[in-house]
Amino acid sequence: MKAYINNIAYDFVQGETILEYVRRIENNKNAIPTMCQDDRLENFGSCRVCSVEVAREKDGPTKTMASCHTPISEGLYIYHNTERMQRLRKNIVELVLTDYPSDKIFPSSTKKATPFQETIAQIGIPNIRYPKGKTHFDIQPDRAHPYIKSDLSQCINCFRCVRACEEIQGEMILGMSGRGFATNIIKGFDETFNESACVSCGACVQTCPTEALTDKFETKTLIADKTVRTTCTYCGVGCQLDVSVIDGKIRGIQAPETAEVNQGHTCLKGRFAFQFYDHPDRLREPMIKKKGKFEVVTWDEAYDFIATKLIEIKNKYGPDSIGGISSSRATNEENYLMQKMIRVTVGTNNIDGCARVCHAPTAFGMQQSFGTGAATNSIEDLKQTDAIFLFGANPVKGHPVTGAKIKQAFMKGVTSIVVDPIKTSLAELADYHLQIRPGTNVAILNMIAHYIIKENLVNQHFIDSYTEKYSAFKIHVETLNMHELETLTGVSKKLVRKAAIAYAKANRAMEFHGLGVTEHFQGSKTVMLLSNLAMMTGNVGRNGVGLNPLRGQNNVQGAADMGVQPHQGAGYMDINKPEIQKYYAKKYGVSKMPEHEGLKIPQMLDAAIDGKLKALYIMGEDTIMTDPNTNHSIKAFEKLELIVVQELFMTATTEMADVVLPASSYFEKNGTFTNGERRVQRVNKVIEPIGNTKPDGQIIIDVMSRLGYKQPTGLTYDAGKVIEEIADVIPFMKGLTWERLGENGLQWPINEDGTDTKMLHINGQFKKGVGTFHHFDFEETPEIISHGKKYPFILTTGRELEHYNSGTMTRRTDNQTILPQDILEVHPRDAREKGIKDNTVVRIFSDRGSVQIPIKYSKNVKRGVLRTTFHQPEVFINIITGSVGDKETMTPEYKVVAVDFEQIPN
Ligand SMILES: Nc1nc2c(c(=O)[nH]1)N[C@H]1C(S)=C(S)[C@@H](COP(=O)(O)OP(=O)(O)OC[C@H]3O[C@@H](n4cnc5c(=O)[nH]c(N)nc54)[C@H](O)[C@@H]3O)O[C@H]1N2
Ligand SMILES: Nc1nc2c(c(=O)[nH]1)N[C@H]1C(S)=C(S)[C@@H](COP(=O)(O)OP(=O)(O)OC[C@H]3O[C@@H](n4cnc5c(=O)[nH]c(N)nc54)[C@H](O)[C@@H]3O)O[C@H]1N2
Ligand code: SF4
Ligand code: FES
Ligand SMILES: [Mo]
Repeated sequence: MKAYINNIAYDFVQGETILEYVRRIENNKNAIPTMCQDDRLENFGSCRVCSVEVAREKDGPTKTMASCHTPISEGLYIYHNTERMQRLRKNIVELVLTDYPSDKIFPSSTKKATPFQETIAQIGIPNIRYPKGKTHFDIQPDRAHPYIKSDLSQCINCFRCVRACEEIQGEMILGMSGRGFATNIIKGFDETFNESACVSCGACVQTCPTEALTDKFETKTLIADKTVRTTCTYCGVGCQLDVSVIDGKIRGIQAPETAEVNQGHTCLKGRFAFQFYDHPDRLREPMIKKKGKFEVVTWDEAYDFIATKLIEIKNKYGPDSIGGISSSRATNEENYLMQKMIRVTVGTNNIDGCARVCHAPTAFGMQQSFGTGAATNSIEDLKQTDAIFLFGANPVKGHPVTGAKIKQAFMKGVTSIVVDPIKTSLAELADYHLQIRPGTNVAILNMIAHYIIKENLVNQHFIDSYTEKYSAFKIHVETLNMHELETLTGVSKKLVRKAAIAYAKANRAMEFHGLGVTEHFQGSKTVMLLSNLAMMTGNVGRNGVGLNPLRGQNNVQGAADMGVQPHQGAGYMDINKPEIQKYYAKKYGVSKMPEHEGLKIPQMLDAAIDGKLKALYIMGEDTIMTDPNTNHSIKAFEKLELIVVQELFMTATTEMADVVLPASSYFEKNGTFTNGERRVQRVNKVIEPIGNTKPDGQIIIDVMSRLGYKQPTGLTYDAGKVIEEIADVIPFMKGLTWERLGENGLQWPINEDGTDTKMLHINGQFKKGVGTFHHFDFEETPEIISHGKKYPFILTTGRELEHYNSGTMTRRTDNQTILPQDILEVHPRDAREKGIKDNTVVRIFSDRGSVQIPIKYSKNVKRGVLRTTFHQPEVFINIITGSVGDKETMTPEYKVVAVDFEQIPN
């Protein structure tokens, strides 16, 4: 397939536009000037700046075409830089400039040129012959939003922002109003950014080629000393960020368009919520609590204190009296070292992490069904799927960049099914929303399976060839009474049947799930039933299918991979087995490893209350704030003889500590995070550690060495060297090296030659040999059985877009201005029956305690259900959540809490 550029033949790729073809051949992004074009947006072809001359034969008669939206075809002759085209482009720019401030044609000396200024420079400054049109100049700049500003006097009507808002984020906040010269961008119903429903993702700012849309940090035109690519610290999407630094300070963040994960997009946390890093509240010095008050000490004093106390406790009560909680916010290398410290230098398997309160049931359940506890497919598969089954996850808030892609798919018409007790924005858009009573997941999945079998929509070939124990499952769901389950779930049988048929009939169906699955009494069982659904319909091992847990934290996948679990070491090997203990002992250069399984976090807290656990070493978790039943956690902490916490900030947890060690944030260290699609990505150091902080990795190596173990890769923490050790210990990381990770990381298993893995269980080749069906009955949670009568409302807790978990970081950014509080959503009739007005503060209480919280009337919740978030210590919602957990993994049931609420008496 050949076409010609200036009469020279070159191969083209099917589907390329003329612009892409010329750029590729000339290896020059600026080979043809553009204005309204953005690689990430559908081609629009409105400005014609990219016009080229095109002929059917050599030097034949030419036509003028917009290269950005004309496909290249066989035998086409392209002349892209002719005098005629140069004149045409100049004329276009001249017209645009009649309505553009003359002092913005050139960049000011302190700023980088905008893309439009670059285009002007490339084309040449025209003579402006036309009188000034009716301009945008009289539209007032909008500066009310904490992050995003508009000054429409610089708008050139390229529509890029409007298209980015729709095509990338799927929000459709931005639009055009008016005609001709009076055309201008509007937000929402002609509101300010602040008043509109804008989600502050910044996609419009990033694509806008002028300074009509900018961010508070003026990121687009910053002349930075350096720009460092790194991985976002917040959620498990793992967006790549370009961080600009001037004078050792972070000044702004853009999203690299070459990033495979996020293609130039982010949410407001990744792009804007970085101001926490040098906030005055950052911990800068080690501290020891003396007579009830924290005093600043040197690192040596802190280390000596910790080592002396740990050794004393170990000698007196044995190694199992000490426990460690590691951090999914920290890097793989640091998590690896943390579990090693607890196992090797303390000598216990009492090591756990936030997966316990999060996706432990996913790991456990998927291991039972498939043999691997990680996402089967990659997010890019969204482009190839015919149906999306979103079960107990709200990615628009929790995984916004993936959420935006799912929303795009919904809008483009893939079959969409949402199972969620809340009418989330995706539920509202979906073809089928099964709005179940919280906690009835097993019941609804049994109903779905029942109808798939009844309608004969199973993939018998897949079941027979690759799975086991199907018939027991089949008999079980066939005999279930749909009428009973309908009453129990609160969702009509008819609707469930339709949704089941839609899922099973899709050629390729992708399942996504979140905490609405795992944070329940029957969490692990629900995961196994979701696995059944994929297996019975043959939706495993191809592109565009699979079971894809939306893993929470930036590095929760990695923390588990590194062995932050009491029953499995680095690489998920069973530490109960003598041969595995030998394996680790050899790798770690010690004579012996601890021999029995350790305690999970809830067991550690119970053991503390029982006087069996004496010391807790916590790296980056706000356990007091985020674990359920706060009073219970406090009681446990009060019994401990030693609490060490490595943190960025003072938290409810550090307040109870004996030693607080100031850790460097992700901007201040090297390492890797593993995202929810098993992708190990680099975290590159952007700035020097703030104050007297140290990277967690360094702190752990220092403490290990005080405890008598010399880290073989050196006493100075070097992430690259720890990676070498990890690659040596974990079989599925064999080919991992810092260099090989490159800009877009590698998805494990990583083979010795450095090749990686986008998809697991290809063609039914399950990791564990065959896929296994399990079957379960719905069981009411003890929370409802014990407390449901006295506390008739069900509270479910989750997250909002603007804040991240305990909120320690996001509350110290302007996100707090956008969303200053936790709010309780209540069905208006439930509130009115109690005589409670909208927007008032109520008391909400359970068997564990009570807190005060402002309410909002909302029809997104059904009657009898309440919803809120856990981001603000002012509310401290976990005071009322309970201790019931998933039967298999003990993950707390944050999603079903028996409560009642009342007006606050005057
Ligand atoms: N903005 C933001 N993003 C985050 C976080 C954050 O705090 N803020 N935290 C990160 C972390 S740690 C995690 S784990 C992820 C979590 O991300 P998600 O898993 O999406 O988390 P949630 O919003 O807690 O819960 C998901 C959905 O489950 C629904 N649900 C509740 N009960 C049930 C039920 O019984 N059945 C079903 N089917 N659904 C139910 C809820 O209504 C909610 O819509 O987000 C990560 N990303
Ligand atoms: N009610 C209710 N409670 C919940 C949930 C819910 O849905 N409802 N969800 C649960 C879930 S899924 C999770 S994962 C947990 C999360 O609970 P946590 O893990 O406690 O929450 P985070 O706020 O993510 O962060 C922990 C701490 O890490 C610190 N940190 C950040 N980066 C670093 C670093 O590099 N080094 C060190 N040393 N510290 C660092 C932060 O300052 C923060 O205080 O909350 C759980 N709690
Ligand atoms: S979607 Fe997740 S990873 Fe991406 S910028 Fe937002 S918080 Fe960071
Ligand atoms: S860049 Fe091609 S028409 Fe605008
Ligand atoms: Mo989580």
